[in-house]
Amino acid sequence: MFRRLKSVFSNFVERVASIAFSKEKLLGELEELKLELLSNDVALEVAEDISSKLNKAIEDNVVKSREKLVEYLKETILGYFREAGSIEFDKAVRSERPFKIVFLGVNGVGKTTTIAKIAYYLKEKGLKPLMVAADTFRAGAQEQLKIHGDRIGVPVFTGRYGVSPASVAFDSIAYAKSRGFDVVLIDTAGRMHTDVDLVEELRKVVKVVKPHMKILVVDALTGNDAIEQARFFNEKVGVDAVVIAKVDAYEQGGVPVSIVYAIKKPILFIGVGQDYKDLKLFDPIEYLERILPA
Ligand SMILES: Nc1nc2c(ncn2[C@@H]2O[C@H](COP(=O)(O)OP(=O)(O)OP(=O)(O)O)[C@@H](O)[C@H]2O)c(=O)[nH]1
Ligand SMILES: [Mg+2]
Repeated sequence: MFRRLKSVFSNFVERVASIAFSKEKLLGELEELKLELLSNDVALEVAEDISSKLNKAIEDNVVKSREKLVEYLKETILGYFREAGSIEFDKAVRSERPFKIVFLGVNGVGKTTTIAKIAYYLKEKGLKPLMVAADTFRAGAQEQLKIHGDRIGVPVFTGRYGVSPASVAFDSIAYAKSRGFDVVLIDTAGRMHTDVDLVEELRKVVKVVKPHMKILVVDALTGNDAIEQARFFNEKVGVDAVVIAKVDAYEQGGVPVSIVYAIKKPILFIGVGQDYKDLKLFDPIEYLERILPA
């Protein structure tokens, strides 16, 4: 994972070292770096910010060695993650009972699988999660969640097809309260019938559920689309944290830093496979180790 970004940064560092940090030749190298970052899913604003900060640091003689350059890149990128803050998920889900989470994301990104993985994660930690199928539009959506529920031994709350997602979500909260569930995980639709507005439906769900957390799921393999989706959902519905699915097959590497830079919200987990255990807490330091040369 993230292999290509690592080679972009490694090559850049070697090139700058080989021109001996010459300020005259630097601009050309920074232009080259920007283009390579862009072609590996790093958003334009991020590539420009990195490049202009590097330019200044080298101009000001702050960065004069290979080690300092790597260190400077690390601090710069880590700064974006710091700005987005962090959430201790294990602690957060224990702060209210039931802790209500609404999942957002377009169809096919891995939303339902991610919900099942998180339910499994919570169950392993001794909590009692309930999964809710609030996608009442797409045929098969309810059954899909039930299949996951059966496999991991987690109950699933379903509604009839065609009823409003908000009413299913609302009923599920009362159900969870009366049965003593610790965490409610609400799956929503990623696409509506043409006559229904997705954003309106999601806003209604949020309005009746009053979730403690709204988690956006994106698919790393969609690159810039994932970043656009993050902007869209954050603006239209609001996003508190992000899960990036399908990272196991993702080589470019720019999606995590670009999303965090774009919406200033933390990444909670990454999906690293199709099994229920293939979910990892996201750690910015580990990400940096994967994308920067040693
Ligand atoms: N390799 C890999 N595959 C994943 C991951 N997460 C999900 N998938 C696969 O992606 C496909 C779609 O996953 P779903 O969970 O059904 O996606 P969804 O967003 O709920 O899709 P719809 O409900 O159809 O809109 C499935 O084949 C999953 O197994 C992951 O982290 N890694
Ligand atoms: Mg689904």
